[in-house]
Amino acid sequence: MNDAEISTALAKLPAWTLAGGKLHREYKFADFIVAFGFMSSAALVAQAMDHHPEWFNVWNTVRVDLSTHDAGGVTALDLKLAEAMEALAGRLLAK
Ligand code: H2B
Repeated sequence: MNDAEISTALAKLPAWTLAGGKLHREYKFADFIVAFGFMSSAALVAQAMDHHPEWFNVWNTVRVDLSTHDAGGVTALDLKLAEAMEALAGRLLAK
């Protein structure tokens, strides 16, 4: 996907940005347990998709970068994983 196509797609994902050629979002949860619970749930989704995030966790913060390594950029798979992460995080952030 080119930058214009990605920008259009990101209209549905307002908390995500395009940074360094990857879809980027930082989540802040209540504490480490909630953050790690999110990562555990997202890991199952990612594995089922055979599409895996680059991510970094410290305590309540999870920073996520999504790109398709095989394609050397952002593809529809990254958008699909970002949408799935939003659905999972939405429940946890609401509490
Ligand atoms: N995840 C991501 N983000 N990009 C890929 O290109 C990718 C992946 N490729 N997960 C998959 C695994 C591939 O390496 C395996 C062999 O299916």
